[in-house]
Amino acid sequence: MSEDVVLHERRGGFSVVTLNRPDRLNAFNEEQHHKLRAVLEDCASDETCRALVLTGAGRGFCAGQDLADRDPAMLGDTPDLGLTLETFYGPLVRRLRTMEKPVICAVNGVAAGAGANIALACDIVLAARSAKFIQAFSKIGLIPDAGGTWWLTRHLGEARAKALTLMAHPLPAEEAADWGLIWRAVDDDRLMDEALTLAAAFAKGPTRAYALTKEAIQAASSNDLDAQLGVEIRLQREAGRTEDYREGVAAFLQKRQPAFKGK
Ligand code: LHQ
Repeated sequence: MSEDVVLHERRGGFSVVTLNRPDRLNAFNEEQHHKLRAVLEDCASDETCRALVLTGAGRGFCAGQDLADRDPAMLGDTPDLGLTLETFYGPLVRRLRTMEKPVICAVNGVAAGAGANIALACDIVLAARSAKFIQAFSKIGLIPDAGGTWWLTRHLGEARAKALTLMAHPLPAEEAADWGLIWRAVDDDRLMDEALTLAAAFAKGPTRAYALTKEAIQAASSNDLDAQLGVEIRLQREAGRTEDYREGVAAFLQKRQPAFKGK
């Protein structure tokens, strides 16, 4: 039997999810999509999982769509790539964005095409210094997808978004961090340690507040200030009713570390 195309390792309070088709730089075929979806659903419904690390096996993070799986020569006269986005990539991006716990992406190597944009859908993106982000789509006559047009334009503005996509310019991790596209570039041999340390810290944190914070920040991109102030009222009301808020304030007043339960 072939090895699992997505590995799921449960650690103390968080999960490490590894794309595992290293000989294809972890490019997505349908099996990998199905498996990843199942693993992410597991993590979403498991209360003991309070953070996730998404990474790739081998020397790459993810090279996007496995092109052998969507070879136009085999797709007939009217191929429908929109259907692939509707069925797989859209739901995957939404699943990451609505995951009610922090998702850390540890970009261990090249992230190309939809692989780059799946990384950018995660909440905290750490990348190995040697990694590159490549909007490879124009090289094969496609447009950026999996949220790429949205992230790039919002995070970088039109000038950089157009240059990266039209020229398929490989963006080194360090520059991606300097531009505000990702959180940090770290030395290659430190990447997993940093990602795991962060996940372990999140696993002891106020999980509901993290989820609500994530929701608020994501809503801000498309709201005006007035609407966003409304979002903050609604979500803070909810945060204020969590056990963790009680615990956080009690710990502060008693000058001790809080013991958050994620509730
Ligand atoms: C691959 C792939 C790959 C298959 C490397 N597929 N084998 C959505 C809707 C529906 C359809 C279309 O797509 C989409 C979204 C998309 O993601 S479109 C964009 C798809 N991705 C790309 O175009 C990137 C293609 N890959 C590359 O440009 C290079 O491989 C990069 C720049 C990522 C890495 O270059 P190298 O470090 O030089 O590695 P390599 O090219 O030698 O790749 C290693 C192996 O992985 C190689 O196989 P081989 O048998 O020769 O060792 C590649 O053929 C294979 N591989 N990407 N996407």
